[in-house]
Amino acid sequence: MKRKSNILLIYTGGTIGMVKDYKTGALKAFNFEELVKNIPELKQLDCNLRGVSFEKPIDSSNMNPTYWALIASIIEEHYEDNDGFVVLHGSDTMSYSASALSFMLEHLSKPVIFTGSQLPIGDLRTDAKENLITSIEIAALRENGKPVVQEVGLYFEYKLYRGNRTTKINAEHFEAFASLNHPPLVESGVHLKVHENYLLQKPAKRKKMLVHKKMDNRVAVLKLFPGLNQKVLQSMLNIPDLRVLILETYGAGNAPMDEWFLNGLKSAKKNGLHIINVTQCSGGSVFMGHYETSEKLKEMQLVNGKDITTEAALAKAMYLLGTGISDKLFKTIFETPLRGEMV
Ligand code: ASN
Repeated sequence: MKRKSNILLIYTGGTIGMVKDYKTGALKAFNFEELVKNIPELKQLDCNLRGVSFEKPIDSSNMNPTYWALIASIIEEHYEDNDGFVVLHGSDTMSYSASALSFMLEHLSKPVIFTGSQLPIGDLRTDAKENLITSIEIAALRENGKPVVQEVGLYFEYKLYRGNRTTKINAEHFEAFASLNHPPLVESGVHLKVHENYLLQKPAKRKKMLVHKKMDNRVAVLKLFPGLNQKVLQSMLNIPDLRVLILETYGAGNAPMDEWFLNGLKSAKKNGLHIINVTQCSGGSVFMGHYETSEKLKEMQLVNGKDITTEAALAKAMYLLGTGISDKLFKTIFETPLRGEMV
């Protein structure tokens, strides 16, 4: 007889488990037992469900690397006893967390599915039930005794995406996430359609999972905009201790050609700052040298973010710095896909 999958629900907070404070009208988190009570359907699922909750569930705008380490520790502690993990998380920073965990959990060979909702579970029109139930079903999928998904995914509104490829694109629609540079891994319709080719390649031999809990946040993001002035640039480049600057450039990695701008970057780089060129577009890739406006950046040898999202670039930078990587290796390793986060 087929063994039932053991699935661990990790409840961190988010709209999915919120109720309205009747005094202020604002949404606030409630506890895990209440959440499960609101979905009696969970009992019908063909798997053994267990839950662990943050002591105090949070709105995901309060998410930070300490909480990421906590999620990683919970997964580490329960890794051998479970076939899959579903992380209930607010949608606001879900793409950042899914990206971070993808790097923190090296050699992951079980599904870790992030999900949440736009409307609380108690709301009549809630999207929480479908998101949660299908996430659990995907986490429980096994073929020849092995989990079908062996990476960090993000499930929302009928689609499972690779977590570190996603971006929150809508604060209102149920379809809140997009993954423009990598197609969905699983689609939910009458059947669950798994797109095997888009999943991360499974290694021939299972390696022991390594959990990296140190994320070094000496990083910053600078989004270019017409009118960016020299004082703003300089104040960012002069932040004491800053190790990585993610430069959100235009289109295919383009930037203004003003001398003060290019010289500023050049001298910061000389002083040891890693500058990563990431496009501010949600889809497509950096291609330095394609336009005159990126030739100098190429010459300067900025780190090429290729088609990575800003969320994944931040997570990857914090992870690499956390491993204590040498300055010499940083660019080469950053430009290498580690968890399917870039081409
Ligand atoms: N503010 C909420 C959060 O990210 C939004 C949501 O979950 N839809 O926790």
